[in-house]
Amino acid sequence: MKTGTYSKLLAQVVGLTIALLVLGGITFFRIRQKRAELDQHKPAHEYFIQVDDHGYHPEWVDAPAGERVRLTFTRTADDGCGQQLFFPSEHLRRDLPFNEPVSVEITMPSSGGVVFTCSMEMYKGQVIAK
Ligand SMILES: [Cu+2]
Repeated sequence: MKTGTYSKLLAQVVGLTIALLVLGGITFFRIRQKRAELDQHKPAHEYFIQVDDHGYHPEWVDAPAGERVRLTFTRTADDGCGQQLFFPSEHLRRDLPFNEPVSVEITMPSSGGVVFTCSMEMYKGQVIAK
């Protein structure tokens, strides 16, 4: 009677462990698949821009004409006017939380540049099609 209860409990523990392992494996596989999908859609060109109380660093970025590019902004100063990011030609606005990278994707024109500013246009930067 005692042995029976024990082996029943053991079977339950083993069963639960296997179930958890399988579930963990599926979750791991799904996350990997999702990541691969995201990477597929990610533009080949990414540029990193820092925003502090003086403006954008770098202020000018060269990017390949006609291509989809990603700009990742990180605001590293709490002073100043970098809390909002604005791409007038793209009608695109983003909040830039402190120390949190925010990515924006745009398609570069065949020539010229795409301007980005803070909400009051005190800070200005530009991506230039090359
Ligand atoms: Cu401003």
